[in-house]
Amino acid sequence: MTKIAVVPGSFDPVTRGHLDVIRRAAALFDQVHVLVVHNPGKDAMLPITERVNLIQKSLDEDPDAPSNIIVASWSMGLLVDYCTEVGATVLVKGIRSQIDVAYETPMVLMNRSLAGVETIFMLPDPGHAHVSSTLVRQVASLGGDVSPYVPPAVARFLNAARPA
Ligand code: COD
Repeated sequence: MTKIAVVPGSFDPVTRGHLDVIRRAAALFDQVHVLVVHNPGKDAMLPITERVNLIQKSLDEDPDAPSNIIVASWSMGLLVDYCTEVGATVLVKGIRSQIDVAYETPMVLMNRSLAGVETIFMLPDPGHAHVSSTLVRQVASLGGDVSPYVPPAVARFLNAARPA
């Protein structure tokens, strides 16, 4: 049976930390769907279509990117409804701290209760543990260099958007 996992997130924008988790998930499952979802608790910087484009471009530009990754977005309801639609049985979340564990735990239990979808937590590469989209947006907006934290396609996009 094909084992399908979903790596959901806001990805606003995708970072090297996200890509590290995505790559490691792709080594464990037959197919991985990277799913851009609106998080109502966060003020978005980029439209969802742009976030999808930047993830796809980042994977396309990486010669070592796994070939079993699908990039999509979902705005039709529950995350587990997407899982049911594509036959995914597992969600993969990156965990950087106890704060992430506290935030994710109720969702893990709810997603299992709603649809029997399990969640696995992956610890980040220590080099990426301090990276978040929120801080990347902040560094970029204050004119800092974000290239150590994001893939080249995102760094180019953010540089181009910077006021002259
Ligand atoms: N290293 C490793 N992992 C990381 C890093 C990093 N540097 N940065 C972020 N991550 C992880 C996060 O912990 C998270 O697991 C994932 O990557 C995505 O992070 P973000 O910040 O892009 O996305 P979030 O946290 O805003 O996304 C939240 C979701 C949209 C995934 C969440 O709200 C969700 O699961 N919603 C489900 C909606 C739903 O169906 N609700 C009802 C039942 S619970």
